[in-house]
Amino acid sequence: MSRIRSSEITPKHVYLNRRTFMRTSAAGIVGAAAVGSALRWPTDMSAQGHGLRKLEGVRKSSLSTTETPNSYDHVTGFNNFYEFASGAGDGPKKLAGRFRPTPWSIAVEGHVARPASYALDDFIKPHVLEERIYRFRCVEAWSLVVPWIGIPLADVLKRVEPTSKARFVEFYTLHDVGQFPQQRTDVLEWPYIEGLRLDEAMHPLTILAVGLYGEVLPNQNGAPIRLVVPWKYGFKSIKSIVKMRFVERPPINTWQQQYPQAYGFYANVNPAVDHPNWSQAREARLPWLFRTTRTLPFNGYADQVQHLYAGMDLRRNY
Ligand SMILES: Nc1nc2c(c(=O)[nH]1)N[C@H]1C(S)=C(S)[C@@H](COP(=O)(O)O)O[C@H]1N2
Ligand SMILES: [Mo]
Repeated sequence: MSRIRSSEITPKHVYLNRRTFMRTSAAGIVGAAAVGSALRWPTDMSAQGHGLRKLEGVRKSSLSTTETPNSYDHVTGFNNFYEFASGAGDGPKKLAGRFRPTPWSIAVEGHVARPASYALDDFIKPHVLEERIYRFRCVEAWSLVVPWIGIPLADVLKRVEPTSKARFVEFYTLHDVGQFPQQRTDVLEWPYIEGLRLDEAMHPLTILAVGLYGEVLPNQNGAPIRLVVPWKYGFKSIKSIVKMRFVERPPINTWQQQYPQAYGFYANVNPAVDHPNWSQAREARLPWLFRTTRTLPFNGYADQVQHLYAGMDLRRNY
């Protein structure tokens, strides 16, 4: 029943969000042009350092891109996080200040040899933290380069040991209306859910991020722990995770449930497949607002990941 309601409401809802985003972008362009500066998303000059807890013992990774990361302001001032605000921009940064990412625990459930609930520190401690500088591409056509800090999801899976029945892993965001104001509304169905096929979850590029720019994650970027899958659109990278569940069948992820014509299970970055409402062929690399950068298949990670999809029709499996 809720599904019927969603599919009726959602295309309009998404369309309106897109209009909000376009209007915001246009306002940014006009505003910037008016003061004669470049066509850029404005930088918040009030940000004094970062001030969050530093992460120690972080190892560099050969899997990082050599591209220059975006500024801290852009990574943390232009976000999508519907639990705080609809649509992309500085809403999450403005509204996430009172969120408390500690104490935190993560439940591991389903077809797994070692189901358990872990305090976050115990969950992270057995693993070496790595810096992974990745390209990040949102379905809404902006992109950036982020110096994440995290642990390979494969290392976690090896520790908790999914059984032979596990084919997919589901992730759940915290559901707490006291902490997430928009969970009192029905802009999305809560909690936010995402999923990966087990071989995608085991891929060395897939990480659980706990920090960026040398410090723990700011709330608006998904504190205290979020998924990062660099060859997929941003919506796969679920934030503020409280549960991982190993299952036999592909989960219906939140955006697929909202608007299945636009958002599938795989969500691989694919410049050849248009979103129903816009082309995916180009992207705007923040802070620039024009879509002048050509989008690459699998977000530029094709050499590393395309074998996962051999024989699959990626126009149908979007
Ligand atoms: N729980 C939750 N996770 C989420 C979202 C969300 O609304 N809620 N938005 C997704 C989308 S659409 C994008 S583009 C990325 C944005 O990540 P960033 O804000 O760190 O750039 O988060 C993803 N993860
Ligand atoms: Mo997104």
